[in-house]
Amino acid sequence: MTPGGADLLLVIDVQVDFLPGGALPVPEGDAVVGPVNALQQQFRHVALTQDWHPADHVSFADNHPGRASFESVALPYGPQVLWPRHCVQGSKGAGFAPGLDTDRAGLVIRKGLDPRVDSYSAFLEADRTTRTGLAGALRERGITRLVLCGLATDFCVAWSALDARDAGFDVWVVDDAVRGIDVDGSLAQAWARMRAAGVHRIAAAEIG
Ligand code: VGL
Ligand code: ZN
Repeated sequence: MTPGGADLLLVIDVQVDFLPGGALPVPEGDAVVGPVNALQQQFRHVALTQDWHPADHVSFADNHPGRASFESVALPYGPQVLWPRHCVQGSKGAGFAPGLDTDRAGLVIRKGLDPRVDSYSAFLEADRTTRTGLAGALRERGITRLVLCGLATDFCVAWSALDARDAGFDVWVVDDAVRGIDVDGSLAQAWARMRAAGVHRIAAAEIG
């Protein structure tokens, strides 16, 4: 793949809290920083996302007395996995990973701001109704193909990739520039769902 003017690199949630030592660490999450920076050099269009929750966010286990992290609860919009408190708006943990190049991005989009609704996806919140506006912003820039990288493969990357397909984009995920959390087989399931939806898998070395 040779990136051109209609291609955008979408960098998902490469934030301090998702790195080893962070509040919700993704195993080897720090290993994506180098590859993501190298990929950014190849794309004219880059967008970054940030998970960006208020302190009273519904996805935080400590906002559900008697519940533990990684348990699932039933919410009005469906099942919700409870997580350790992470990526609180303005906190150090919500910041971009040290060493991540943030200078080239033309668009930074924050998600998960509604205290009552989670948003793994950069496009559509977990109520499956509220749109972030990203699809429209990309269309207005003439983008038709998205290349995704970042964290975590089985949550924010996968949900963003699937919603991007639904929104009509050609979608690729960079195998070696993503890492997963893997709760109860979620990683294999995410790859299977992406494959079934026509999301392509590519290695960083195949881009350039
Ligand atoms: C994410 C769980 C909770 C992610 C965000 O970025 O994949 N996962 N919030
Ligand atoms: Zn989150």
